[in-house]
Amino acid sequence: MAFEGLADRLQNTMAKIRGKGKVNEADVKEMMREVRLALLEADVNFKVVKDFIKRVSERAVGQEVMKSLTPGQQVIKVVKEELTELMGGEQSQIAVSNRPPTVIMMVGLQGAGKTTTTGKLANLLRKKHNRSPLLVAADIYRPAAIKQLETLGKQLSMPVFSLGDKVSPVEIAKQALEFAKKEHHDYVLIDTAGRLHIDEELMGELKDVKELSKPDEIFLVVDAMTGQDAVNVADSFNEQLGLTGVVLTKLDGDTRGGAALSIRSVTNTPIKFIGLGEKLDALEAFHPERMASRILGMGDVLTLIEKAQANVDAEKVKELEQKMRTQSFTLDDFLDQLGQVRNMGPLEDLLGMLPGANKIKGLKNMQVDEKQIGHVEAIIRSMTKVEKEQPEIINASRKKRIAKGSGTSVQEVNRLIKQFDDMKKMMKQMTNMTKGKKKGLGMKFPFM
Ligand SMILES: Nc1nc2c(ncn2[C@@H]2O[C@H](COP(=O)(O)OP(=O)(O)OP(=O)(O)O)[C@@H](O)[C@H]2O)c(=O)[nH]1
Ligand SMILES: [Mg+2]
Repeated sequence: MAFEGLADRLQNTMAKIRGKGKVNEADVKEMMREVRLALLEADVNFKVVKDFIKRVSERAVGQEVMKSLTPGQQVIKVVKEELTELMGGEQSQIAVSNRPPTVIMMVGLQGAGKTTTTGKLANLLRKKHNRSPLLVAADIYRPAAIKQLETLGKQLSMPVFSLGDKVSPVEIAKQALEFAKKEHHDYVLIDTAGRLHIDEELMGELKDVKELSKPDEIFLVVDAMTGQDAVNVADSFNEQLGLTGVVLTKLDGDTRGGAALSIRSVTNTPIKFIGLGEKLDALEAFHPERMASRILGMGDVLTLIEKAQANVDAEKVKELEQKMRTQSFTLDDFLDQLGQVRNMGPLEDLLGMLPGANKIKGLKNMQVDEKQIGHVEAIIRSMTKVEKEQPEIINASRKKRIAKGSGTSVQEVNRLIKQFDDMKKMMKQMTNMTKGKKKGLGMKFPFM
């Protein structure tokens, strides 16, 4: 998981000061020494660390903290606010041109994730913002580049504009814009070529494309794993092209986090999106406050709720609620619900968003047992329709058959039936409690 070392160290440091009734300057100094080390170890830019420590120290020994009733917690609040500020404060929005199409140019070094991110961004623009993007293949140098974008376009059922690799990127951009206007695309995403290092020729060409297409956004795509290098790259691209935003990719890997914490202060360019995987839906808007919260172990409940809302079918939830109330909830419904929770992403990631999750003993090293969930699904699938509706008829020989059919054991079948039984009892109690109230259980979340 990204930020793990930093999160661990900061959380340990914060834990020491949290409950303190009195905080003196020596406490703050000692704490700042640890925070400083944690940040440097996470590969945060040296100067950024220095400024950060200075700001937090000043505030932490100031009136607002010392005079408060809970100084320990106030210090933590200051750290969180400054971390948020460091990453850009407010979440920044993606531009919308008042003379469509809105043009976005994707730039960056080789292999940073430009082409993949172009696809992901188009997907997000359509899904979340109801837009109709055009993908433009302006990387004429890497042999398979055009094909790669076309493949993404196919997966997304989105058009890709290409003129092959014999036409200059500037000309491609020009014709793509005309095409987009004609076809009423409201966003144009230009995928450009990467280089191993920043070179004059690359910059010259990007400047020409910029000149012609007058982009509303120039996004630098950088690989978070490259740490300090990412910051240097961002600095030079910004100087030459004037970036409007950064997309930090590969945050699903175990990056130490330095780039995420340094880029904004060094380049004065906000991180707008983060890439969290290779799939086309693995792109999220970057929220500085939520990220600070996650790093400090305060959880990211907002993202969790958004994920639930995006992936859980509201109609189905209503239907389930109805079934629970009328006690007609079956193992099939249970299976359905399991599926909805899984849609939200790997359980491990979801748990990571809960406050204090990485302080819960055992959770951190526990591979959340997706396999066990798979077993539960297999067991239910091996039951007949009647068995799913009336599990009480499942006798010893049926259990044996189900265990065999699902590749599990009779114990596991027993456990599931018992759990389901307990759950029904609980539902009954809850229904009795809320009887007479119109709103029923008021359950919004799938539970497990
Ligand atoms: N794990 C992970 N992999 C990613 C992410 N974004 C991109 N990748 C992978 O990184 C590799 C390079 O991605 P591309 O999109 O081809 O990178 P590019 O910048 O277009 O590369 P060039 O066109 O060669 O300059 C691919 O294997 C992607 O699947 C991410 O957020 N997480
Ligand atoms: Mg590419």
